[in-house]
Amino acid sequence: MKRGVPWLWLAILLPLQAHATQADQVKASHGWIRLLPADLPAAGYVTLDNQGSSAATLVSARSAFYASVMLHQSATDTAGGSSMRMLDRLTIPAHGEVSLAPAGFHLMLQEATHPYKPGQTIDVTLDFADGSHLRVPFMVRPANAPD
Ligand SMILES: [Cu+2]
Repeated sequence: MKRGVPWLWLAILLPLQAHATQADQVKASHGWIRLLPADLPAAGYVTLDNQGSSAATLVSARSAFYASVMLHQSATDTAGGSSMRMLDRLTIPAHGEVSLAPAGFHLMLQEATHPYKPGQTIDVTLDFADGSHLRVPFMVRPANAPD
């Protein structure tokens, strides 16, 4: 009977490896939110490191603290003005890293549903194209926090 044991382990472990999700591949770090006064939208930043051998595509984000969380990209136009546009997806290449950072990609968090303050940490859930999701803690910082 002992000979059967390694085969049993293979049967359990192989399917798990074959079905690693995009969320499993991505490590999120340095999540933080710049909280603006009144009802202004807050911006969320995080570094996403894809340790897998296939691309991971972020398709949406959500939080219990906001009714609306969108994926945005800031850009500077030729006249020197800045604008934002909404993205419907953000791809993190295999073995690559994408940073959501001031003046670039960010999460735009609107319509706060619960009061909270700088110094707290709130969770944001990132949804990937394969249906997997990753819950990431974001440290809340005040409006004047350095980039
Ligand atoms: Cu924005």
